[in-house]
Amino acid sequence: VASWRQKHTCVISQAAAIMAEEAKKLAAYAAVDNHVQNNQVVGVGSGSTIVYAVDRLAERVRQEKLNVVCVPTSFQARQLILQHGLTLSDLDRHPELDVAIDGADEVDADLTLIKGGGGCLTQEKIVAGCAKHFVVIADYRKDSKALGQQWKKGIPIEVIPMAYVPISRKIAKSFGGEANLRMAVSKAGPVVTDNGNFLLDWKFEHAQNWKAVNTAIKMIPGVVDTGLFVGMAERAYFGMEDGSVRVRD
Ligand code: ABF
Repeated sequence: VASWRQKHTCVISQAAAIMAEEAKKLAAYAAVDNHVQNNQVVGVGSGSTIVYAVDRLAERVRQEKLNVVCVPTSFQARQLILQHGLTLSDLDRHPELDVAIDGADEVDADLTLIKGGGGCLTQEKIVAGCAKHFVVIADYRKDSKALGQQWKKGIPIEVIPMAYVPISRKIAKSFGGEANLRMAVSKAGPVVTDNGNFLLDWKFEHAQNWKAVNTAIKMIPGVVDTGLFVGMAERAYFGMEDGSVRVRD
């Protein structure tokens, strides 16, 4: 009985994983099709959902002969742009973007986001902040009414390495919960961001005024940025389990 149950649990979780991948793809394709046009500068986010968006973007560039320039939000995004033969640029050459498309770890009813589960939050926030339109792509598991309902790993905060202990203590003291240093999967050392910094994951205890908390945390010396994106996203596309796409403005 135990092995039967194990086998079937495994099959069910494989089916759920396939469904989530399909949902990511639906959201990514909808965003690229609705928001990217000829002669645009496009910000390319990071994570696993953005891979589908870059696939679609490359397909459209090829088929429609679009002239599109891409600004990456991470080393991963840069590699994706290059591997797909897209035109790579940066904020020096293109400080103003037409649109930025990116994934998220959680999206609440007000389009407040938790980002940085993949570790690239600071560059993602910079690029999104330079875009006229910032669009989020996600599968149904990221859709929530209030932050913390779906994403249980805490709010990522990028910090200067020598300051991680005092920052962690200050966050816990001022806002409750605990902010833990993110360790590499091997446990051999901390995760180091593309910018050479460390990450704290702040497990908060209750809902807060996210705009005020974001501002207050950013004021702590040594904090580079937070994974709280408040008032930045203009629209979110969620790929759903039934094959539809849910849009939130
Ligand atoms: C990045 O990738 C993030 O800031 C977020 O943490 C994550 C989303 O990844 P995925 O698309 O793999 O869920 O954009």
